Amino acid sequence: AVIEQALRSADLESELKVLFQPIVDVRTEQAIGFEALARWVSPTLGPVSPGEFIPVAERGGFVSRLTTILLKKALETATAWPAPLRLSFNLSAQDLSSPENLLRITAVIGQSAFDPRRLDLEITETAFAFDPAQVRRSVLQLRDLGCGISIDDFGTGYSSLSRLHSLPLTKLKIDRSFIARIEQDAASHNIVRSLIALSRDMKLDCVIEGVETAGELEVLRELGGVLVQGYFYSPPVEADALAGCLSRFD
Ligand code: G
Ligand code: G
Ligand code: MN
Ligand code: NA
Repeated sequence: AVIEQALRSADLESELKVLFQPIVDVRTEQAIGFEALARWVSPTLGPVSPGEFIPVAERGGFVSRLTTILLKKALETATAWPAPLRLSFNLSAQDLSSPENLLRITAVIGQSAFDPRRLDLEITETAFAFDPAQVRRSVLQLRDLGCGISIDDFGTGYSSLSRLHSLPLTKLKIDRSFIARIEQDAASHNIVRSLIALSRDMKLDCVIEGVETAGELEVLRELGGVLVQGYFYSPPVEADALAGCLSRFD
């Protein structure tokens, strides 16, 4: 309740900002793009993590306001990046389950100079829980603009493979909980191997999230993982630190 009140009275334009975490191709050790990750420093509460404030805004029914501000900021930063670097941006279920909310998003994309074909929108399997038909229409509309669609936290949700197969997806992002256990736990190892194979069979790119150690990276290379995101390469960084982050992989 404290968070909701602070969020509702916040000057979101100035209090919200976006950090960026590289997604790295392990074959070239080059960043292929960055995921935008929201940060909020409230004047009264201090820093509040998106894991806390995004669900509050969702429950309050106003997450679309945050999405619009964050997407605008992320696109503004990404417009300065050299092609073909991509931007990944997280959407909430509510952004997709209402035509009005989706319209705000497509308007922000349309007003930006960033090529929508270099934009990947991340959605989770739970986005389909509420109104799958509407979410499906939203996904198709975003694909028509040229955007990619990634399934985030893949492997932790409830969506059926037949539904996933029937959507024009472009990427699966394998949830970091599997990677955290990949060296100790045979089941996690097998799941990651299967999900990499599934992505290949479905002709989807596959991003492996939450890679923190050289040991994990080595296992993932053996399994044929190509795109990796995690603290091993870089935590999320400020927009103005990106130049350094890019040159690290050159
Ligand atoms: O960066 P961090 O690990 O604290 O993010 C926590 C959670 O918040 C993750 O699930 C992430 O997807 C989500 N998140 C981060 N930024 C955004 C955003 O801009 N929009 C939405 N909807 N979720 C975000
Ligand atoms: O749910 P989503 O995948 O969008 O959230 C990504 C979250 O994971 C962000 O909050 C980001 O800060 C966090 N993250 C990124 N890399 C790592 C990592 O290597 N380890 C852990 N534990 N978290 C990470
Ligand atoms: Mn994500
Ligand atoms: Na994820």
